[in-house]
Amino acid sequence: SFILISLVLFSCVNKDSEKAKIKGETKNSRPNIIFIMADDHAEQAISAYGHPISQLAPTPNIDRIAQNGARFNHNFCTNSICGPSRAVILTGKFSHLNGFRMNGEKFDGSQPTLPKYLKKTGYQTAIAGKWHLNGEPQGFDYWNILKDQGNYYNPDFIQSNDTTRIEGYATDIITEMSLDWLQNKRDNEKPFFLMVHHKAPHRNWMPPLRYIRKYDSVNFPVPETYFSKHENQVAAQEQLQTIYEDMYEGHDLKMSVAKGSDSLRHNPWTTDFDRMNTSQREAWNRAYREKNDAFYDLNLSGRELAEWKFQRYMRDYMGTIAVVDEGVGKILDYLEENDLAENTIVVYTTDQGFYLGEKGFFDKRFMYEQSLAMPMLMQYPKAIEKGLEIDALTQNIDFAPTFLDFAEAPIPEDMQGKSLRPLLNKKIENGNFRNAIYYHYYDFPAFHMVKRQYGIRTHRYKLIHFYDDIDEWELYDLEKDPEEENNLYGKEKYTEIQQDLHEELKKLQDKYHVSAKEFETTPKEQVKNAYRNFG
Ligand code: SGN
Ligand code: CA
Repeated sequence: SFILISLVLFSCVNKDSEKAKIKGETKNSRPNIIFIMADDHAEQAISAYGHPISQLAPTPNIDRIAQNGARFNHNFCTNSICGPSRAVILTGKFSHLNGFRMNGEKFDGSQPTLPKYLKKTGYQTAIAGKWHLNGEPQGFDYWNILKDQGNYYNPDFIQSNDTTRIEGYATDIITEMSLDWLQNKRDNEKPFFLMVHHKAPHRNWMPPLRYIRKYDSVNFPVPETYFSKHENQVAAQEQLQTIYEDMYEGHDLKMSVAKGSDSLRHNPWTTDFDRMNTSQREAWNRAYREKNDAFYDLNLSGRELAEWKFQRYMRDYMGTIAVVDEGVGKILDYLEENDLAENTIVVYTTDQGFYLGEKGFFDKRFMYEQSLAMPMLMQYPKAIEKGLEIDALTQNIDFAPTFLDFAEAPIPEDMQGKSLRPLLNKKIENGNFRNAIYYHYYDFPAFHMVKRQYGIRTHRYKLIHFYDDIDEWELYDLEKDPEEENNLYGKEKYTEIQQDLHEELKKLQDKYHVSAKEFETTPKEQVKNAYRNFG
């Protein structure tokens, strides 16, 4: 009977490994990695995070990743702006070391990056969608990227120097391109690393025709701080990203010049609309004319007008996200239907957080919570338990070390982040991962005129220094004041905490090799001109 049992067991094991092969697992079974990143997708707009606003425009497919795996509750960027965040992800290094501190700079593509390291260890690498680092991607076996920021309708894509206009809606195109690579272009013998980088829900929030009215009857809750006066917050007082003051009424809010008209109010860049073909444009105009005419009938002004603008912004923004969510669903379905789900790490994240009317804002850049946060969900059924919550302080510098760790490749010593793998397989406690994170934003003077700033955030406190044309410190107790409306800097009761935070900040700057050069300021005349240009 022993022999019989052994035989049965043997044939079971054999069947299993047979099945594993059919399942499409790679030879050495190192995980595949699909990194899906949206552009400017606020945590407040991912229903898995539970914010009230997201419950009115849920993201059921993105939420599947949270159900299947882990939700990061305190994941942050190091520099809340597009190109810089992408450069950090690729290199595992802060902006001052990877050299890409602000949009508009050129990424030094010759430096070592995550895709290059993965390729070296036997992975197939691919990227579809937004790149925004100037220059061609390096280290990818396949790449097909949006030109510059990319357009929602009929966008241009660049592939080996060839620019092609592709008819359709950017988010759908990027999803299809990714699926096509998975299905038809990759080498089935190798583990793969695929980056799916959406343009949505980036400004100017143009929903697809099929969702152009999706949220028209939803009234999104206006944030408590929508009309904040930013007391004791000089940088917030001087920014140019307040919805009801700075959004372009044509380009952003799609408001017409008069009832019955299709002509837009302030619309400095016509390309976004001009790219539509005749039938797209007609359908678009029909829908917005009706909405705009209804607006004229309301005859709004003052606070009511400001709140109407918030609703228009939210309806369009959420409309673009509905398509991102569908795309995530298609990719997850593909993995499940092809028995790839078990052995594939799927990440959903965004290049930085975003304001949905908190403090009156749109856009990002500030070290305040909404734009500092980088929502992240990660599934890997083989190694990550379902419904896991990660409360550790994590950052985008950690992504590259994490993927290399899962790929069983060495983590280069000059990478500044830490692998998240021990957190994900519960080898270390959340509280012991990191005491504080470092942040540094440089893109001033520029769009929205958000001052240069750096600072640290611990589990409970945040210390920020705004510099360049000002010299202002802010301190927040996130437990007592999650909205960051009460600047405690210089308050006697906080002397000791403030002192500790200053010391911790100094330590982090030393640890991460932040040199004096990083605190340079802009000539006054240049700042003045910029306020004139962007105002
Ligand atoms: C564009 C946007 C800005 C945005 C920057 C950076 N204006 O310039 O609102 O802050 O991109 O965004 S737009 O009307 O032209 O879209 S980022 O995500 O690329 O960093
Ligand atoms: Ca962005």
